[in-house]
Amino acid sequence: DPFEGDPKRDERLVTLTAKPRNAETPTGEVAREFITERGVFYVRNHMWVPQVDERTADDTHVLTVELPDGEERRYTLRELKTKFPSHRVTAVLQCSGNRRSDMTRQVGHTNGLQWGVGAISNAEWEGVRLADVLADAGLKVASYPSLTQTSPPPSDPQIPDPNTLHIHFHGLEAYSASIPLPKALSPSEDVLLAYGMNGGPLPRDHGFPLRAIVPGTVAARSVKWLSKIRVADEEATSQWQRRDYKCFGPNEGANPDWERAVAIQEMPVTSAVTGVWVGSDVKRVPWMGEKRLLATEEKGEGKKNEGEVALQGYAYSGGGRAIARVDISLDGGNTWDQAELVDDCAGGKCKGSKAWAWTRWRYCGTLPSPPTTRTISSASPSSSAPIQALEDGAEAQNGTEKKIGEKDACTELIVKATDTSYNSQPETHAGIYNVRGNLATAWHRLRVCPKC
Ligand code: MTE
Ligand code: MO
Repeated sequence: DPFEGDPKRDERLVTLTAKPRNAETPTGEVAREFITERGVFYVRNHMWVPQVDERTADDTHVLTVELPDGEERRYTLRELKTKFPSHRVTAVLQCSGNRRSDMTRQVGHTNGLQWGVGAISNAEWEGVRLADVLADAGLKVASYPSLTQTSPPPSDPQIPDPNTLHIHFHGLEAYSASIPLPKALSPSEDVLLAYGMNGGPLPRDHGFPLRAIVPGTVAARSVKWLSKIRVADEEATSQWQRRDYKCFGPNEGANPDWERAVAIQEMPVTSAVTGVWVGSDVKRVPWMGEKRLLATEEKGEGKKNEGEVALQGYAYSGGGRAIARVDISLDGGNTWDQAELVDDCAGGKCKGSKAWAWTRWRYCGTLPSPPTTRTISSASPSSSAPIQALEDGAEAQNGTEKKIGEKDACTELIVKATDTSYNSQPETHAGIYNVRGNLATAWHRLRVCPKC
């Protein structure tokens, strides 16, 4: 059993497959805190977790760097930690399959793990800059003309143009993937070889003792258990670069043109609801104390408050693009309002050159009438099931709720985000459907129905 040596896992994670380990953050825990606790950070492993002795890793774990001419340079983990300045970067990792189950529900069959909204987490990573290591290893590439130069530097055929090169990352098990070299070389892209997470060492599931962190890019490129880096003139040839992480036209069906499609790198904008409180549950919202009094409280005792709703969630865009706005509709898109963006990066909370972290948001409002004055099923952040239950307007996973007969009594909550490049999310998954179910970024819709 190759999985025999896998680490013990936090029981709060929602397991999709045990061997290899694939588990998402429980819905109520996703974005509850700005920095995801180590134990509930989602886990996506294609194979087993390689075993590296924690006591000796500094001297026994070796990173090999191979240059375009085949020259190799080797660094022990200790050399990496002592020879290069350490940097901290606050960055989201998001699987390309995050919210895939949403696309499947809306459109139809997709291949892949049926993730909910929790294949995304945010951490503070510590490590050395990949660019520093590449320079030390002797990588030479043509530099861009500087502002004071009037013409490009004379071209030297021995010195390659970085735009034609790729960095391959190889993990100890066999996984590999690549990114374009300019991403790796630019200091403002914050690409790290990371040995730390949230102030401690990397947990085994997240790549101990060394992993790549490629902020703003699909997490499939942040290769764990990193043992080798190669500079090459083409993308990695692994299935994880050439196949799985691509998207297609909605018509392309089960046998799309893999060669023509480009590999996913920077992530598009997305958002999701991770907590819903309705009616009397609203007073249990953890952050409600900081908020203005809700209308019902202002009206005093005895007034009906079943229509009050409080929501929370996350919004995130790749490429270092920040979130400009989060729009909420409580009536299926007829009317809209803006959520409050939680000021996550205040007080030096975010490390790094760009917006690599997510933006949490909150919203308080009143559900439209007629949706009813009866009690409404609501998601509490202490359990993981209710968001799915709300999406279906059907049975909760614990089976305590009944299917709703009267559809009219239900209302549809929608969240959609816009990033600072004014990219926003597609209205439905129909137009972005692909057989792999990648990049399921449509407006997040939840059906909220009265309890029977
Ligand atoms: N690196 C290795 N070596 N093996 C893997 O299976 N999975 C990739 C990436 N790096 C993977 C890997 C994928 S698809 C994702 S989404 C992220 O790791 C998940 O990182 P996490 O488990 O730390 O959340
Ligand atoms: Mo992934």
